Amino acid sequence: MARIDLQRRFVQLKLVYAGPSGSGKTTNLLRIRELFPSPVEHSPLLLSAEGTRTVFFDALPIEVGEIQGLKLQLFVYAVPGEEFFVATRALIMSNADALAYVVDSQGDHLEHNRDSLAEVERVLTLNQRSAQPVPIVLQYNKRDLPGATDIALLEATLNQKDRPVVEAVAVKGTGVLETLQRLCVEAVKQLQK
Ligand SMILES: Nc1nc2c(ncn2[C@@H]2O[C@H](COP(=O)(O)OP(=O)(O)OP(=O)(O)O)[C@@H](O)[C@H]2O)c(=O)[nH]1
Ligand SMILES: [Mg+2]
Repeated sequence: MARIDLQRRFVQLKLVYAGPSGSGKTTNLLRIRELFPSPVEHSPLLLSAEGTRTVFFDALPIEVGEIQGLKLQLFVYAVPGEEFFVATRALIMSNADALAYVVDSQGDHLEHNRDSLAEVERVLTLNQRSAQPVPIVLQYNKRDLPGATDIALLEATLNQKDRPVVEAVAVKGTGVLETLQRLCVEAVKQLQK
């Protein structure tokens, strides 16, 4: 849930990266940390080493600038993607202001992407406390891989709801900032409702 403190002049958003195991969630957070090296003071910072599976979660608190005179602080989380961690994922996703679903574009991962997106949607519906659903941005990651699934097929399989889409090569930083910006825009739009 977003927190707005007018006295201390900040607004905090919780943004969560979900998606199947190995799709590039932690990689997104690593690249974001390079872009915004100043963390929110006195906040825990937990990040997996690159290429290691996330076991609990990754957390990255950052300050990214100001909106209407208020400091914008983002608490960015990545859930563990391995199937086994379903309860942990549900916990980390609770109270998210917006969620990035990181898709693995590798050719043989389509079904896995679809099933794990269905799980995310189920959990968000169960967690939902307000009338407004949590906005989801789809990130089609690993576009650099030869044999990556066609965008048209990804769209037909994963994007019936016509959600915002960002194509990415997270490992090179491509599409990472765009995804984060889109999450902020969607979260703020939802807040305004
Ligand atoms: N080729 C390619 N590899 C990528 C890309 N993004 C991430 N990877 C690699 O994919 C592997 C898994 O990335 P992670 O970021 O650890 O994946 P994750 O989604 O956090 O995985 P879990 O924590 O197990 O759920 C790593 O070796 C990354 O370097 C990309 O855009 N292209
Ligand atoms: Mg991870």
